[in-house]
Amino acid sequence: MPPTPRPRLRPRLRSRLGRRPLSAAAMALAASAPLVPAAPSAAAEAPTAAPAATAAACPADGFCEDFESQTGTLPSGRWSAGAPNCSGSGSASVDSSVARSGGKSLRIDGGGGYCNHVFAGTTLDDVDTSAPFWARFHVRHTTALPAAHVTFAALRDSADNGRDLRMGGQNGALQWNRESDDATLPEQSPNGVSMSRPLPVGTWTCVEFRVDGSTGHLETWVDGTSVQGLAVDGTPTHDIDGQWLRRADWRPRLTDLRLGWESYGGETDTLWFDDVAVGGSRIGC
Ligand SMILES: [Ca+2]
Repeated sequence: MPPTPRPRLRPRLRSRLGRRPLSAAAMALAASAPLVPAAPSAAAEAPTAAPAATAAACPADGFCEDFESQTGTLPSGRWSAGAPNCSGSGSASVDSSVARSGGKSLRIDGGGGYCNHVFAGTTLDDVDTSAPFWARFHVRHTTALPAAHVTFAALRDSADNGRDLRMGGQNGALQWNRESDDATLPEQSPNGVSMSRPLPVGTWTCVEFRVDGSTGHLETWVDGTSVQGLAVDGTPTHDIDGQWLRRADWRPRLTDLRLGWESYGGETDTLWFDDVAVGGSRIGC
């Protein structure tokens, strides 16, 4: 596919500068970054409509990760790969052929079945998760979200016996799931599912979420737009957070962020993550 026209880069950088200063290094990285990496296969073909990639915004009260400083194929530094329960053919690696920014991203080859789960995770030790915090990542994948339940991001909740808050999909749309009681957000009624949205394949998608551990509220944005079905606002709404709020005392204290794949049916997917950022205020895409 033809590369995204370069002239889009500078107007976007200017508009970003208007909201938030970029360091000279970030500007230089953004200006020099290839907009679309070489596609190693049809399954990983480069996007045609992706925005010009800029260096990851890096919150002063959190962290950011563009995977550019990773030197090997195994995630290192603040990231480690693992499968805490059991493992199979699923793998997490640093991919030097597909990237949203720069030349590298985190690649997850997710196999079918629970024991193919795999994650690359980092602690959130440098983020105050007792206060509201925001996370942002860009993700692309090859296979539409299935009908069966899958997870591609998980956060350990130390206030919920160490069980996970999970982000993934079910019934073809994005979904949050609470491991401890299997509550879903939205509820998996047709009307509930319709208030979420699919995760597009073959293109980078910006996913943001905000968790407020003091209230148990949760909000989610996809490509900058808040998703009605992926929000907990404290007032039970049928088809959305009614089931979630049956546990009215859920006050998560999240201690890590893991990106990967957990398939409770037999579904497989290949996913890439890039430009991860977590901090105490909204980071944006
Ligand atoms: Ca990158």
